[in-house]
Amino acid sequence: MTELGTFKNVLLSNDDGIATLTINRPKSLNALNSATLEDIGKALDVVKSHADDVKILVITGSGEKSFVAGADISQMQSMNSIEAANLSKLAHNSFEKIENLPQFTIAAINGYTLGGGLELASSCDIRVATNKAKFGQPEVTLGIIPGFGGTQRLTRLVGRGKAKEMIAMGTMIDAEEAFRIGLIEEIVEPENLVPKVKEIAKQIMKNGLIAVGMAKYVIDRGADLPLDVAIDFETQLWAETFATKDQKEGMSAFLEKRAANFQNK
Ligand code: CO8
Repeated sequence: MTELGTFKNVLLSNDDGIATLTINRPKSLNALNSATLEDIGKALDVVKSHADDVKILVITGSGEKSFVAGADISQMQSMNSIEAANLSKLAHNSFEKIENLPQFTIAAINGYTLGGGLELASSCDIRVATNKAKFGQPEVTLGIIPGFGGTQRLTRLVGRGKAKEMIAMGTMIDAEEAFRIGLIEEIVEPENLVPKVKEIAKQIMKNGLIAVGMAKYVIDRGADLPLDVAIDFETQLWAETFATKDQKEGMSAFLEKRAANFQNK
């Protein structure tokens, strides 16, 4: 295990190609204040710059109770509209960095995932949660709307009706319901969270990671384009994979009946 950087509210380590970014404010249930959002942004820059030795990024929360219980209400309470816009932009900046990372990202969800926490998890490529986790967009209970992408990313994950229901009710759903509506991809006992995330990460790492990164990119970018334009975009990236050594290796390995040894080149 190697530490990749030191930040006030975020831990960042790398274990054999699997980096873990831990939001570390357990006394506030890992609530996101400006300093934490800035730390997340800096930590993501480090992850991007370590693309040679970091293959997968796991994002999680410190402690057993919470992934992230939302934006920090004590900071937001006295903010004016300009300060609110700035906080929202800070979060957008970090969450867009997550989506644009070349590495595949997994949210390892260990508890309350509320407001900005659900918006953070929704920015990851997939979500693995314990059966104790609880999810919600409770912003309207505070007199505001989701401001870190929740009206858009949650809608793209679960559909308009379910997103509107969750946002308008402001109540929490449990992990079973989150799984049923497609908000999380896996549900596990708490003791199996880390093993399950590692199992998924290791399976992905066996594959051509340039191809994994391209697939993630075209899925995300293509989702907002008309189908014919998105299909053209897929064709372009598909063709580009034939310029990689990984394509030669993957197909040779298949024909030679051996495991592929991808170099990510
Ligand atoms: N912000 C600040 N502090 C928090 C937050 C938060 N979001 N959540 C919990 N805490 C703090 C509590 O104040 C408490 O601190 P202290 O010990 O000093 O009193 C500590 O964490 C432990 O919390 P509780 O005692 O409340 O623990 P419980 O087990 O009783 O309850 C809950 C856990 C249900 C998670 C409860 O803490 C809760 O409801 N938290 C708030 C959840 C919430 O409303 N989140 C959404 C916030 S809004 C948001 O995220 C909007 C994002 C977009 C904003 C855009 C702005 C520009």
